[in-house]
Amino acid sequence: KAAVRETARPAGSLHLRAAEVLEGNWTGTSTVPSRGLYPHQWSWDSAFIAIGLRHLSPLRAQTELETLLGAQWGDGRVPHIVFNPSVPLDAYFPSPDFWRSSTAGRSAGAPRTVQTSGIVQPPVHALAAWLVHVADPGLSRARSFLPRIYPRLAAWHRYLLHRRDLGGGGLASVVHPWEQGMDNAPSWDAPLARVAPAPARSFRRADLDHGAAEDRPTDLDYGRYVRLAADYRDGGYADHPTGATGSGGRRADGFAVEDPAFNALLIASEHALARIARELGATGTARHARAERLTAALVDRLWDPAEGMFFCRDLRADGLIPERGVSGLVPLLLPALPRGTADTLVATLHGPHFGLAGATRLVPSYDLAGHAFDPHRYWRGPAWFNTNWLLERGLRVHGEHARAQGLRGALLETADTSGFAEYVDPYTGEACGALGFSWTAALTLDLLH
Ligand code: 9WN
Repeated sequence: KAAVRETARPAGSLHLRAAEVLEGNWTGTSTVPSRGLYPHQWSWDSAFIAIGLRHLSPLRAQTELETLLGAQWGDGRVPHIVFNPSVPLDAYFPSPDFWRSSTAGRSAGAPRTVQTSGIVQPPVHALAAWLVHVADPGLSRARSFLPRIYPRLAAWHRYLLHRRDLGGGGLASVVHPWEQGMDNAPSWDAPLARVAPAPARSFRRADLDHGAAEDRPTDLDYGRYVRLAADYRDGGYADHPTGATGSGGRRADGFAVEDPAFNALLIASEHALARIARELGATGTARHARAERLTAALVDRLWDPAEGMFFCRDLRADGLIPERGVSGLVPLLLPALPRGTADTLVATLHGPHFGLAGATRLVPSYDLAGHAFDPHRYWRGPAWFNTNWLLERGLRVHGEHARAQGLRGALLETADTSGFAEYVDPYTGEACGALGFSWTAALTLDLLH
């Protein structure tokens, strides 16, 4: 094993440089995605970070997840940001005084002592918790890591599968583009167009102090993000699942979308939760069965056979959103995907719209031939390391080892030459956004092991 690791580490040790990035971004209890642009704890970032950290320090990886889950709300939601009280308010927008979690979120059970946002992010956490456990089962058992976090993870999934089943078809919905994690993906353009933007003078973007404006979402996007988040907050962060008393899921206003990546991650995490339950003495059978039922619901509601990929469903307009985003490939991760569906996804990944192993080095976030494609603008074209890591894993799940190996090599090389960039031009690998980005470093470490 040691010899294998040596050959996987090129001169100058990519491993060491990735470890240094994570060391520099560690605060003592969690890891910031990036010191300048994102100076707090983010939910899905922490899950990806823990997956890499487990190779450096299983204790830090466990702590990363424990800190995040320590900020969980009473209704089960895991907030997308946990704010660091020692960071100045104007360092990131929207700051705690915008979300007002401990007051506006009181009836949803927001914690009193820690400030958080009120929206969520993709549920990668149970998957991360399981991978962290298997990296050092002895330490995990000695610290009762799984017994302590299992109830929290179970409550998190319960929240998503019940309070967020806005469409009534069994899948979880997102109520804000920030929840899905691919903020300005073209898939959101149509549902966002119905949202009246908040006036530009009513807020100040802190992201432009650190990132180039042409690599970031536009001011108009931000106006809409702010309006949606403020409306959710002013409604006490209450959710309105179909069948609940009140207005129900099919209101004409607002934003409610079933996203393939968000749901695929929930399903992959449900499989992981089954393994955790088993480790804790239960059978896990019911959870595996639920994950399989959810896989079937995903195919039923979001798969488009003619296009050979998954699409987002806009619940307000009641239809699939015809934009090809990387989110529609992420379900490749799922072991219970029908064989033909998996084969079609692999073909789409390597076809003209995503160009893997042909036109592009890494899988772009959006259709190379799409009308909104821009190789530098955030989630409208650049390649991201977390989505590529998920696809590398998905290829292996479906036995595509040679293709997975090719993608792994491209990821390691691009992470290295880009200085662990937040995202890169999918054709050239040119760095965009922040450098020394935590999940890029963490997933590099994971691929090296
Ligand atoms: C809003 C932290 C986060 C990631 C998201 C990415 C970006 C935030 C922002 O940064 O979103 O949550 O301010 O742009 O889109 O995926 O979790 O790295």
